[in-house]
Amino acid sequence: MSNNYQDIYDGILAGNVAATEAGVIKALEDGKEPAEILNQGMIAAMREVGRLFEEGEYYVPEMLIAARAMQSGLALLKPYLVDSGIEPTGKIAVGTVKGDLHDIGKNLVAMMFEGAGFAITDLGTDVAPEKFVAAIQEDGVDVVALSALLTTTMPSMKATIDAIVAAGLRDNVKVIVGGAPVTPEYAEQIGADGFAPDASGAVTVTESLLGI
Ligand code: B1M
Repeated sequence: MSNNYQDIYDGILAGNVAATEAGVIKALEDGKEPAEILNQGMIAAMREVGRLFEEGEYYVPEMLIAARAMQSGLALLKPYLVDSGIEPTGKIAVGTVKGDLHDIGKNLVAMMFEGAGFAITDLGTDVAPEKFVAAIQEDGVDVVALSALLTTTMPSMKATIDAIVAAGLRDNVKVIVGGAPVTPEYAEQIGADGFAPDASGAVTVTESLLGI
């Protein structure tokens, strides 16, 4: 397949950190838009990695090294995606739910929130419901943002919302959910306040929920 960011695309598919970084640096030097580099080069490559995994051409190790190359490229893009310089407008706890180790989408969501001027508590991956509850109690977050990439871990989103309800904290926070298998219908079914299909949508939905 041909791609405008072929060197970045190929670098990620090959799990080649140096080639991916060189491609991102060159694209930035050429004045390309960071969002375009991200979407057309990097996210497109990860989509292809997923397809190759489904076809049985890639296995978990190939997915892992592709993810490592993706993360190295993302680290270079981060300063361009997060340069708001605005005072924090709210506090958000972000995490990938229990049982789920995928963190690239969650990291992107966190970056976009930072870029929009929110203070972020990044709880990482495989985050148990109690940890989200603790972030509300201890950090006073306004929003809990849950990511899941596996159909098998989507129920952990419901378990997290249930734990927030059980702790008597549901009225203190907004909960938004997202990740490839998550749908608006599922978000509604589990009692989330919002759903977004991508990282920039997560910011839009959150700002609207907070009346910003
Ligand atoms: Co896995 N994996 N993986 N994986 N992996 C997927 C998700 C899969 C779709 C691949 C496939 O079969 N095509 C499939 C899931 C199938 C399903 O459940 N429907 C899968 C599987 C099966 C697995 C394992 C079970 C494989 C195994 O062990 N046999 C295993 C599970 C491990 C676990 O979590 N317990 C596994 C492991 C891994 C690696 C660890 C090797 C690695 C992750 C490394 C890492 O994250 N550091 C990995 C990878 C890399 C992938 C793919 C190839 C790429 C994911 C990615 O980073 N995409 C993925 C295939 C694919 O996505 N096409 C796949 C790029 C990223 C930018 O997109 O995360 O979707 P994404 O984020 C998007 C949106 O979803 C959204 O915004 C982002 C874009 O702006 N978004 C939100 C995400 N969170 C949001 C939250 C929001 C709002 C929007 O609000 C809060």
